[in-house]
Amino acid sequence: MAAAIRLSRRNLGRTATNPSVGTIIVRDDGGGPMIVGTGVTAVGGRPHAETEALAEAGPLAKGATAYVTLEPCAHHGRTPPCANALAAAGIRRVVGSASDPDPRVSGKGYAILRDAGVEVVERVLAKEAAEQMAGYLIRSLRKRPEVILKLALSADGMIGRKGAGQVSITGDAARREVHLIRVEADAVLIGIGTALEDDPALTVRLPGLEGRSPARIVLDRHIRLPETAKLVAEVDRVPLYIAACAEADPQRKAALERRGVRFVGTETVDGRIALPELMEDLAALGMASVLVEGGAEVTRAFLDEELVDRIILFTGPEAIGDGGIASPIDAAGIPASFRKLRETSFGEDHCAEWVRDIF
Ligand code: AOF
Ligand code: ZN
Repeated sequence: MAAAIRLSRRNLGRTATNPSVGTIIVRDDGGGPMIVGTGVTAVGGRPHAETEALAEAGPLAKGATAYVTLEPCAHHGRTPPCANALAAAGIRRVVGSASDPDPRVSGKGYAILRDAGVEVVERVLAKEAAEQMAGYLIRSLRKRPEVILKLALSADGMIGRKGAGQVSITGDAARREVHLIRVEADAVLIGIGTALEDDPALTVRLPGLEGRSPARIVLDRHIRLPETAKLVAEVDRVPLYIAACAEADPQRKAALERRGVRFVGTETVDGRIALPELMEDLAALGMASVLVEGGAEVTRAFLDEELVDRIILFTGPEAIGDGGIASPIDAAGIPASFRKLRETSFGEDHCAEWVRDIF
């Protein structure tokens, strides 16, 4: 199951509203267990992982065990349900992991299998599988995307220097890791302050993964983003959404729209974009995970609204000192509802990650 969960990660961020599921089919003809089929939910969300793995296994699926990271589906989509397909292929035993909150599936997938005489084991490494498909689960259960907060802190707890534009805090290896995190997200979000100060592109620029940039979102209630921004330059290749308030200048809006920029989230509270409503809108657009990359004000707003599900802190070796912008959060200030998931190093930089349990 651990291998199936690792496999499932392959298409994270590419399966639209579907979770990226992993399936491994194993048989033992007396000489020890042998993998005869593997599958991941395909790009776009179909075919499902089980379909792919069964196709690879062919007749070898008969009498084998299938490890699936999510309860196999029970509904008729473009193809018959995976639960039926597994039974029809002669799978003898299904080991399942995360439960599916989708009412069309929940409990029904396992029931189909048991009725067909297939042995079923449920919830093996369920917590680990759920962590991997947190976006899908949170969107299904809470009607908003999973919110991942990523911050790079200097040794003295700063996230930048006032008026200095992009300040490099972490090294190359950490930067590449951030790009990998972007690959798995459906959208990256920043505030207009950061957009103006840093003029970032927020695209993925890792060799071979250039085509996997998530959508970009800027919280920009008065539409201050200039048409010359790097974010606008690549809008035809990678979508850009601006969250503005309804009263914002319609001419600026129209000009950006002509460039291909899309607008979302017009509800405001005390003059600010209402984040819970915006998150609902993003979920309705199909987004299951949003990576919040700054700055301080936006980070604080998401934390205050208790909308954060995962926190990733990178810490560089050098101090910023005078003129630094203090981070709204550091390792010592992680809310008690979070637990530490992992800690690692990228070159000279330290990285730690915390999650809040979904259930
Ligand atoms: C599986 N295996 O690999 C995935 C599943 O729109 P559809 O017909 O593709 O169905 C989407 C639902 O299928 C989704 O909400 C979830 O319940 C399930 N996803 N199921 O058996 C898979 N990705
Ligand atoms: Zn299915």
